[in-house]
Amino acid sequence: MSAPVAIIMGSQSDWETMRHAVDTLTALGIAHDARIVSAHRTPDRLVSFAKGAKAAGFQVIIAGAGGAAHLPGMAAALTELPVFGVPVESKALSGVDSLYSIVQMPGGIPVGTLAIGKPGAINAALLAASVLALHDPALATRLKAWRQAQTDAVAEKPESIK
Ligand code: RP5
Repeated sequence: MSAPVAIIMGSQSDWETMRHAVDTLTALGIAHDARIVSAHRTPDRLVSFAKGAKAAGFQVIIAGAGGAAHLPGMAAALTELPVFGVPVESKALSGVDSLYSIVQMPGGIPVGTLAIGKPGAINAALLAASVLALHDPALATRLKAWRQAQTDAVAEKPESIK
C-alpha cells in the first residue's frame, strides 16, 4: 500500500520546519512521502503532483511554504484531498506573510491552516493522524497512547520548587 500522507514543501530551506511533521508521522508509524514542490519555481511539478495525488494513494496532503506561500492553496485547488497548510517562518516578516498567504483562502477551496513554524508542522501531522485514525483502529490506539505519553510527561510543579 502506498503512503497515505504526502508532505510537500516549497523549498529545501523549508525542511528544517517540515522535518517536524515527518518526525511526528514517523513516531506514530504513519508512512509518508516528503518532496519539494514549488508553486513558483516548479509549477508543472505542482500541477502533476496535486492532480495525481489521489490516484497515487495519498489521503492527506501537508503543505509547508514561506513568504508568498501559494503552495498549499494551489495544491488544494487541484485536488479534493484534505490539505493542511504550514506557514514557514520567513526571514523578512517572521512568517506572518506565510500565515496570511495560506489562511486567507477564498470560500470554496479550503486549506486547514496551522501555526507558524515547528508547532504548525507537528500539529499538521497530528491532524493528519486524526483523519486517518477515523478508519484505522490500530492508528487510533497509537495516537491515543502518544497523547497520553505527552500528558504523562507534564510535571505538576516546575523543577525549581519541587
Ligand atoms: C517559498 O519561498 C518557500 O516555501 C520558502 O519558504 C521560501 C524561500 O525559498 P528559498 O529562497 O529559500 O528557496 O517558496
